[in-house]
Amino acid sequence: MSQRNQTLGEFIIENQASFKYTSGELSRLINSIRLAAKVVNHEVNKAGLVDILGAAGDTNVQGEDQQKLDVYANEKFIQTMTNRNIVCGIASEEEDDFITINSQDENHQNKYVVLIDPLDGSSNIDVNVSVGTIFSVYRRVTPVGTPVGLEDFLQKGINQVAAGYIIYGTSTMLVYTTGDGVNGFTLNPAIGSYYLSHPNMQFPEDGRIYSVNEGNYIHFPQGIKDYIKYCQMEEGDRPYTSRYIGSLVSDFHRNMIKGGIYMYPKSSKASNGKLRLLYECNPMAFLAEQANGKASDGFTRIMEIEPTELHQRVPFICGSKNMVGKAEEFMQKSI
Ligand code: P6P
Repeated sequence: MSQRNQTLGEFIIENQASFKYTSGELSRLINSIRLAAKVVNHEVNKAGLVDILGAAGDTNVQGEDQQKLDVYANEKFIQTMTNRNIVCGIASEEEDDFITINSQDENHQNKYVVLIDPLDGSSNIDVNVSVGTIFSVYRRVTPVGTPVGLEDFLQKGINQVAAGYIIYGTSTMLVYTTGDGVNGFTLNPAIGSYYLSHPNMQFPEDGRIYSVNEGNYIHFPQGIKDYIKYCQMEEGDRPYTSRYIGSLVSDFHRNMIKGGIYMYPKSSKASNGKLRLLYECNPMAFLAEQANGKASDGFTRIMEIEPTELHQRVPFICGSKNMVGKAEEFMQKSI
């Protein structure tokens, strides 16, 4: 089928056969995420009316309880995947522990687990800055027919079967991979369909944008300080441009299109950095590598890190492969 104006549904059907585990379940899972994203998008776009609708925790003009949007997003994604009877378990930034999904799956026959950050960067909503949802999908490793266990979630990123994000920005996009490249779909809110707008997304090998919260500069490891100074030097194509939105999905998305590097390093204030390995770093690393980019903690490939706990944090450097490689050089020189 011509790629022009191809909808997400048509794309999934056309590419389902190329997925080695093809049984339609992963397609149904992506479809459930697609639906939840539309519902969350509608609510996020209303956020600007908070004075009319009431802030989180209040009741709105209709007397309805106004939920915090990240709580709302969490509930919508869990509800949609539960109703579609596709996954056996879900781990979420909004939930202390993983959730066993039963619904119609009393016999625990479903094969997939999902890890999700339902609304990353939600503090930006009040100032009308783009936010995102990040998801990661694995096949369970415990026997089908038994309840899901922690080991189903504590898998290395290299075991992911799918990962993606939704960016609620000037337009709403679903960007995902099933291990065969990265494709971006833009929502047409008028009809509620996503269209293939960014086929085969690729990080340029080099870029001129670096994204880091320089307010933490004095707390960074020496290697990161040295790399930031390198980015600021007058030489060759430098100085680079500093762009930091404070929303991982937005910084990542811009850098993937234009070329760039995103860094959330460890610091004297945060010994492992801030970002979570399982539902932020691993899915973004999978996307980055599928888009010819790179992701590490400065020393180790993100997707090779052995998880030890559900909400563990890791230092995160991700983007154009030559920029990440240069940052790693500075990190490794400084130890
Ligand atoms: P800081 C949002 O809270 C987030 O997890 C990422 O989306 C974002 O890049 C980062 O934290 C911003 O953190 O400490 O720079 O405000």
